[in-house]
Amino acid sequence: MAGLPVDSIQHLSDEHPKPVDVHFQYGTAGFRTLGTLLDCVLFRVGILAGLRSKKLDGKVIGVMVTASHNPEPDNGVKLVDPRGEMLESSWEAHATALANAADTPSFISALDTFIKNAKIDLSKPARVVYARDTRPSGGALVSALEDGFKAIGVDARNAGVTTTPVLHYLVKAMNTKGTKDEYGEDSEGGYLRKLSGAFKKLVSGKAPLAPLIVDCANGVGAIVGATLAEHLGDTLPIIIENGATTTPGALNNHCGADFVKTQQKLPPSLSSVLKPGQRACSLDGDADRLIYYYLDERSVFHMLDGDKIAALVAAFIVELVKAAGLEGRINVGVVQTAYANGASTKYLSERLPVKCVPTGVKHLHHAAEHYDIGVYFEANGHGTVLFSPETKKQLTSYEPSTPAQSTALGHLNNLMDLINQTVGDALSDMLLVEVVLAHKSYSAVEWDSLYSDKPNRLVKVVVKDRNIFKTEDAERRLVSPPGLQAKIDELVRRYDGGRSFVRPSGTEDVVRVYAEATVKSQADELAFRVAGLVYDETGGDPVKRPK
Ligand code: G16
Repeated sequence: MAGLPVDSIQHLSDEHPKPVDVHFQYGTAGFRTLGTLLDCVLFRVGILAGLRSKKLDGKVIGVMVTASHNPEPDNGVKLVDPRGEMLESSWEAHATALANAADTPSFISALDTFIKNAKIDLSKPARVVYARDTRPSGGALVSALEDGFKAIGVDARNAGVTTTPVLHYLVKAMNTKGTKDEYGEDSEGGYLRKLSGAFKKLVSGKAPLAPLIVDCANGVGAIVGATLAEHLGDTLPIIIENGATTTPGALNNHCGADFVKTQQKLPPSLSSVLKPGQRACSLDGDADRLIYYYLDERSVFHMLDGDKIAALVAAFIVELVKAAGLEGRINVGVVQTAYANGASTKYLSERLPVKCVPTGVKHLHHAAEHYDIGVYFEANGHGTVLFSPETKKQLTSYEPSTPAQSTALGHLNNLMDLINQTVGDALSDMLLVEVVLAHKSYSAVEWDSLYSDKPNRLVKVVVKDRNIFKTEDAERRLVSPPGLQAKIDELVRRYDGGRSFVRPSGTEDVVRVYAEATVKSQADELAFRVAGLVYDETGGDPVKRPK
């Protein structure tokens, strides 16, 4: 075990024992489960982050302690790779294996094997930046993480309590500092100055924006959002709602992007605040999801989700590319998942190349990297826009031939600063939406009228073992349990415009069932009947969402 500080690891590892009978899994967004179970995982992730950095020659690795949209008692942790993207997927299995070693000796032995197999040079430096959201369990979990850093000798920077996208940004900013690819000042303040500066340029000369209500899910978005609001001043008056970050039990409770998207209704706390015609949006617990909505003149709720954001933004970027005289030289494409509303896929694919990939930001991000400009959004409000390195070069060196081309080019360059290209950021995406609405002079109603959503329903089923559910075709079809997909197909055929799929969640201990149909009552019925099939198969428990 040459080079491995066994004594230090042994001593500290004994203080962070693994609970018996718990299996941890690095899932859609890292490890995620009850906060009370995660102490040993955080310690081990601290060591793993150090090893990842050593493997990458001392590049800065990010660690974010959050469970995002999950209920407040949950927590989680995920690693961020040097360019600010999600951990390379081959390391997810290593993370899972190390987290599940039963005790200190088996953990040290697993570490030793891993270091040898992955050919990690322990003499290399290790640098990590870490942050957490506002969850009450966060402080203690961060201490366990810091013990992991201590055990292996990591030069670690604490970014404090901030949003997931800020942490992703910091990783990239720290790794590019002083290089020709410098991404920005490596601080939360530097990031917010970058966003607000680009926003001010993009809306300059446009009609003043009406105040925007922002539901912060009682999470960290309220803290960072308030600072952003100061930077924006009158350019975008922001009214923060659900900013109770220290009230026990408030996080994501009857508010936030996941509540709005899954319940398809207004957070109850906004019912006396939101006026017909006014725009509002919801973030999730770590501010990387964004859902817009409004009430029409009859006070009927209308949701503008990730699909609608993708449609709005992609069309705007295509127009700018054309106006800049770059049509045919810069191609724009869109990436979605199976949850994308059928109407949005139809609308977008009539205009642009559209690709469907499995759930999870990493899948969307990688697929979007294949376009010159890749717009990716999950229906649940996660997403961003990526400009390829060649496109960046083209946009910064291109010589426009008319004033109109020059204006459009300026907008595209400012968009590159406005958009967080490491990962989707609800606050940056919110500014992006506001820019497009200002440029198009769209109200929420006009934006909504781009296409009409097909009625849909998402339900969860609690099952004994969600791992028996295996999918193919970007999660649109089940391959296991055998025979279940044929039963789903048979059921779907009976519904006009029917579509349904089943997949295991990677962040909650449930199976998700999605259904669409031409009529709302039929979409609901199809979802519950498919959930019934899942239940019959596994002896699970369909969790109906309250109306
Ligand atoms: C995470 C992922 C998203 C995914 C969501 C739900 O979001 O980052 O890509 O859509 O979980 O995943 P699943 O259906 O597998 O539970 P968040 O906002 O919770 O970090």
